[in-house]
Amino acid sequence: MNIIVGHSNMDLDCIGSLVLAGYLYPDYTVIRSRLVHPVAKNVLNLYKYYLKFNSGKILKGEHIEKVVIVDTRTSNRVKEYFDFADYSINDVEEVIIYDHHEADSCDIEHAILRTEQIGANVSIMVKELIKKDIEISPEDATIALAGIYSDTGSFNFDSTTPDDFTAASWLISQGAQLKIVRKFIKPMKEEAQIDIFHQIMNRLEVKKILGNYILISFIELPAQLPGIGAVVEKIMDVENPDAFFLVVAIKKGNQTLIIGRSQNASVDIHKLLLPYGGGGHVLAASAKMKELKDSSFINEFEWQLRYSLMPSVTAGSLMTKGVFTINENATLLDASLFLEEIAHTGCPVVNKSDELVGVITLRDISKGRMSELMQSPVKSFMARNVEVFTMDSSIRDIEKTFFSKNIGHIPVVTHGKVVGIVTRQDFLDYINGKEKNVS
Ligand SMILES: [Mn+2]
Repeated sequence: MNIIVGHSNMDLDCIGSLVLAGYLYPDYTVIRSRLVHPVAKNVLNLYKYYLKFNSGKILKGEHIEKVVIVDTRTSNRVKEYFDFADYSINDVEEVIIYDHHEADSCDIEHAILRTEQIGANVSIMVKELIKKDIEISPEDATIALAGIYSDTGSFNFDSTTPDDFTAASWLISQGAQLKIVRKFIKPMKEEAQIDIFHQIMNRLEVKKILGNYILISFIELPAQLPGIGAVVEKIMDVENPDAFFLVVAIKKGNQTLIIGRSQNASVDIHKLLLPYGGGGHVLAASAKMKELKDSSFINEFEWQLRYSLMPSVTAGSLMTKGVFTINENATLLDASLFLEEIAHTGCPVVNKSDELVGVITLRDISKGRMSELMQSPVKSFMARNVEVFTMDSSIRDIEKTFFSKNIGHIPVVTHGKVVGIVTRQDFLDYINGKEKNVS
C-alpha cells in the first residue's frame, strides 16, 4: 500500500498539503493524524464528508511500500502512523518528502527531499501542480489557500516569498473562496477563548523595562485550555507590545504555564524562559512549572526580566555621530553655501555655547531668497520648535516620531548639545535588519 501522511497534530498548512498531494499521487491513500491542531478543527469538521482522509488504523498489518510525507522531515512527527504498521519508516521502500522547514534536519534515511525556503508548504505543492498542469476542485483550493494564509500570517511573516503569492493567486483561479478562508483563519473561534481574552486584557500589567514595552498578565484556570496560543497572538495584535508574557496557573495538576511572545530579537523569549524550564524560539517560547503559582509570581518574574533583558535599541546606538551644525548668527547665504558643501537638505542650528536652538532647511532658506533677505541671520528663518531625541530614546519612541511627524532628520541631544542625528533612513535600515552601530 502507498500512503500520504503529514505531521502529527495537523495544522491548516499540513491539511492543505495532504489534499494537494492527493492530486500528485492519485493512487495513494491519505492518512490523517489522530491529533488536530485547534486552528484546523473547523476545516476538518466542515469538510468531514468531502475529505477522503483515512484513520491510521487501516495501516494495521499492512505492508507500506511508498510514502509521501508533507510539511515535516522529522521521523518523530510521523511516528504515529508507523506504530500502527508496526515497523519503522526506515524500512519503507520509497519516501518522498515535501517540506519547507529548512532549519530542521531530516532524519529519515534514503528519503528524497523536495525542500524550499517558502512561507507555506502548500505553496511547494501548488508549484508541482502548476508544473504538471493539474487542475483542482474549488473546495480543495479553499482548504489549501487557508494553509497559505495561516503559515504566512496572511502574507506578512518574514518567511513569505513571491512564490507564496503566486500559489495563492493560482488557488483563487481554481475557485478558492476567500469568504470561507477568512472564517478558517480567525484565531479565536471558541467562546472560551474570547472569555479568556477579556480576562487577560483586564489584568494586563504594562512594564517599561530598559526601553522595552512589556506586557504581563496572570490568570487562573481550572484546567488547561486548548487554543490559548491563539489568544496570546490576538493580544500581541491588539496591544502591539515588544513582548507579552501570559502566566497561567492551572489548578488541575498543580502547574503553571508561562507563554511568551516577542516581536524583536532583543527580547529573546527562549532565553528569558530558560530559568523556568522553558524552550522554544527567540520570538515564541513557553515554560511549564510543576507548581501552582499565585499572582505574586509576577513580581518575581518581573525581577528576572529586569535582570536578563537586553536594553532596547536606542537613538544613541542608531544615530550618526559627528553632526554638522551652523551658528544661529550665520547669514542665510552662508547657510545655503554650507548645506551645498555638505550635501544635506538641512542641519541643526546652535548658539555660541553650542546649544541646539533650531533647525534650518533649504526650504527655509528659499523663503529668505524670495524676500531677498539672504544677509539675515539664520535664527530669523529657522524652525525653533525642534523634535529631538535623547541618547536613550527607545526604538519605540523613534518609530512613533517618524510615523507621526513629517521629519526626515532628528537631532540627538545631551545637555542641550547635539551629539548626533537619527534619520528616517537609519530607522528604516534598522527595521529591515541592516543594523548599524547597534551596541
Ligand atoms: Mn507548514
